[in-house]
Amino acid sequence: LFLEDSLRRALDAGELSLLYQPQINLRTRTIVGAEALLRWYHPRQGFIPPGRFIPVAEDCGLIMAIGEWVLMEACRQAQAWREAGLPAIRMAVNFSPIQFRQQRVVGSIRHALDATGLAPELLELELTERVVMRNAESAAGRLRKLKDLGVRLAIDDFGTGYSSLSYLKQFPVDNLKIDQHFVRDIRTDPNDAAIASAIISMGHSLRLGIIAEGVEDQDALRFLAEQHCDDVQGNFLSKPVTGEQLAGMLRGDG
Ligand code: G
Ligand code: G
Ligand code: MN
Ligand code: NA
Repeated sequence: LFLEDSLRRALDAGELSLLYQPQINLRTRTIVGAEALLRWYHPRQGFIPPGRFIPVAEDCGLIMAIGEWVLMEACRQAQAWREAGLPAIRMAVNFSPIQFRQQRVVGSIRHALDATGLAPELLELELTERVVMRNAESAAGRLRKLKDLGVRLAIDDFGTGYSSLSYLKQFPVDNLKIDQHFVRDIRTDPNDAAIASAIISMGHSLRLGIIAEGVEDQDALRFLAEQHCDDVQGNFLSKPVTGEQLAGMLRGDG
């Protein structure tokens, strides 16, 4: 109850913020996207990780208001980079299963795009495999509605859930994100390496882009480049940074 009450207040008090983790294309070695990651700095408790408060927000329904704030703030930042004359990069936003299930989700995305002026193709929604595969029939219709807005769709944490390749083929998805658990030990665990390269070649044959997350060292980076992974994200390349810091990186002085 402490968390629920303070979270309700945190949203109004401006204690929530977003950091942005760059996504780098392996062929051009340039930043092609950024994932918005929610941060909560409580005035007395200090940093409270999203893994702790997002489940609470999902249970008490606050995730809707928080999700709308995240969406608006991420779109505002992405458009601010555009207006500063920086290269167009996609903005990836994590989407809770609770948000995905709400009828009003399509309207709130359209609203965020209209209010900020961000081009829809620069917004990428990250949905977990579990959300999409559970109720695959109704999910397909919902994904189609989101896709019709012109936004991009990515499957997050790919490989950890229950995936059906035949459904994947029917979904209007643009990118698959290889879960960081397979990437972390990619150079020492032959099974992880096999899974990652299988996801890359399967994804490519379905004409999907592949993003590997959790890249923590040079060896993982080299392996992913050899396997023709499209984009990489992880602390070896850059930790999540502020909007201003990312602007500096896009200008080439970061
Ligand atoms: O940033 P960090 O690794 O601590 O994130 C932990 C978890 O919180 C990840 O699963 C991430 O997807 C999730 N997360 C981060 N930001 C958001 C957000 O804005 N909305 C939702 N729903 N989840 C988020
Ligand atoms: O579930 P999701 O994929 O959205 O979670 C992304 C989370 O992974 C973010 O909280 C981010 O802070 C974290 N992350 C990003 N890069 C790395 C990395 O290289 N190593 C580890 N361990 N975590 C990372
Ligand atoms: Mn994510
Ligand atoms: Na992930």
